[in-house]
Amino acid sequence: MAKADPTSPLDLRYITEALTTSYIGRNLVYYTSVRSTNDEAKMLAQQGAPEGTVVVAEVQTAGRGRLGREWLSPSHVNLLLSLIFRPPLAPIQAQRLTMICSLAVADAIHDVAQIEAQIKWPNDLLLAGRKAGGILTELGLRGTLLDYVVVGLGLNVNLRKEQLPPELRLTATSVAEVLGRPIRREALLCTLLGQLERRYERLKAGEMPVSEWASRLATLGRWVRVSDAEGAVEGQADAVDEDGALLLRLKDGSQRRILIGDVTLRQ
Ligand code: BT5
Repeated sequence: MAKADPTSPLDLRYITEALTTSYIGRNLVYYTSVRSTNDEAKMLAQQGAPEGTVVVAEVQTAGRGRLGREWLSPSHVNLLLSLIFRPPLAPIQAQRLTMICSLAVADAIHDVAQIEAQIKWPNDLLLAGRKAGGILTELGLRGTLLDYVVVGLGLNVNLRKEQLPPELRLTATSVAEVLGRPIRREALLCTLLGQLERRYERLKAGEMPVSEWASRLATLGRWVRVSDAEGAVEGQADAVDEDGALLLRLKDGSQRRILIGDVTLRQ
């Protein structure tokens, strides 16, 4: 197998040959540069692209996080991709796709680099306590029904911290930084898509991912501060429910259910 070269473009032939999936990633749309793979995937989904379509790019000129934030990544070192699903779920259940994607990323990092990843509620992937990836899930509705779900993943693979702006260097990391050497992005991508297809099949067969997802959450049992557009609230992260909402125990003993927010872990 060729060695990992942290600057070369993704080898699409390698990916086609190494993929073990039957539909996820079989329609692979590759860009050297694109505004946002999520925007592209949403457009393709609206035009009828099949389930399992994957949009992947070497660099994004307008990569997005949640709530209008930016996702930053230099070109050719990381994985930037968006997947199209058409799941038989209600819109409120779409967080289950985020859960199986987070779990599949953790599986793949373990298989390829033997590193244990953790998840920070609701969508961060942590390696050694620092953010190595994030997921942005967006829905398309047809009336009140779910038409498609686009799950966007940004994963720092061969990134060196100096390639990020100074304010992110303390909180971010990459697979290569934790492992001590670069890895082949193609191998990680193919393993990830394989793990994801298995998990998606199980989800469609009725298996709930929430307890396994909860067991990987760095957040549970901790005293946390959760902020959203309306302000911040502190409490003990007690549990998550089936929709992925965080159940927070406040100081006065009451419980608050939080569907969207940002968590800061307290010591
Ligand atoms: C996320 O948002 O973590 C979801 C990121 C999803 C990015 C993917 S890339 C492919 C697809 N196409 C897109 O346009 N988006 C998706 P959020 O929880 O809002 O976190 C964003 C915050 O993470 C930023 O405000 C920064 O503080 C930090 N950040 C940005 N780039 C980072 C990086 N490369 N590594 C670690 N942290 C980063």
